[in-house]
Amino acid sequence: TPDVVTLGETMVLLRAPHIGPLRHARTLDVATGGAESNLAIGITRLGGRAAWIGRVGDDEFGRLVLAVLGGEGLDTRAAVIDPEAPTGLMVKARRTSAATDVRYYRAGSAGSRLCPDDVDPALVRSARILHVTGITPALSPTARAAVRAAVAEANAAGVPVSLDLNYRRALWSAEDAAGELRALAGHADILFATEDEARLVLKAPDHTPLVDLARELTALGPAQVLLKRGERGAVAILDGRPHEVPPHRVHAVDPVGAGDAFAAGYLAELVRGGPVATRLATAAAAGAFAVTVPGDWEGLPRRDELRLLAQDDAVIR
Ligand code: KDG
Repeated sequence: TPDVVTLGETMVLLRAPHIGPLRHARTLDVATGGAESNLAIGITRLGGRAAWIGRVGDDEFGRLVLAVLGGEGLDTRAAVIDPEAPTGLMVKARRTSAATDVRYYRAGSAGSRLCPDDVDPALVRSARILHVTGITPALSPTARAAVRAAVAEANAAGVPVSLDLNYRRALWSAEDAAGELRALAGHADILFATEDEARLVLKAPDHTPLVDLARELTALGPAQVLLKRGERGAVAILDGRPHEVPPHRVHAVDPVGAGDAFAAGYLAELVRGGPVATRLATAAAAGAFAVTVPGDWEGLPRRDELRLLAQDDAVIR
């Protein structure tokens, strides 16, 4: 039985290897990315079992996505190969060393055609946790219905629901997102959000203190709320108690995927019955690992690598 079942779109990621305008890139690296599968890989690297539900096109990119996810140990048996649409693409460029630009080429993609029939109720019921993000409902009406169906199935079966708000402004308006994400949060047990996403969903003013934002999110339903603050760490309210999560000092080369890593670290420990301190420590460590490596998920740590962050020696022999 899987520890975590998740559903969403995984795309092929074309990445400029050097800094500069994309039109001057003579080659692009070929990789993959998708918030939900990033999280699922994080779970398997930390020793858990994860199953991924999604669609890819009947094309080489789709075969690449399934090969990568399978190679990382995900259960992809529920994945659908859709002959009617291509695998979605994402293009990542760095205009300056600090500014990452991500463009989607995913409208009408196979992944966006996810629908409620793709969600095997028995698979959802068998999970220890169902994890969903705010990206999938933004892809299409059927994808939105698939997320709602999975969450309803989990709620009915008593499977805890984890939700990462993951607002992507390129996919939908703030207003549409706020309504849908707020409704989903009401059905979630564990909620991950950035400060901006919390303000979006709560329609809270800019100056609202962090702990108040977290508390207001718990009032929507989830007993575990984690506010991710990037290099400033995180703040959490867990069963009514506030926690401050200090950041790790690392050399960040690619911030994309840090949030998925943080959530993976937290959930991987939760399914092992880990105490709050362990869950938060692994979450922060996994987030730090993710940003030290280019790519959305490649830097995710194995369990035996977690101690590397505490190591002062630069060379390990
Ligand atoms: O969280 C990282 C994801 O955003 C990235 O891997 C791609 O799923 C993705 C998206 O839709 O942006």
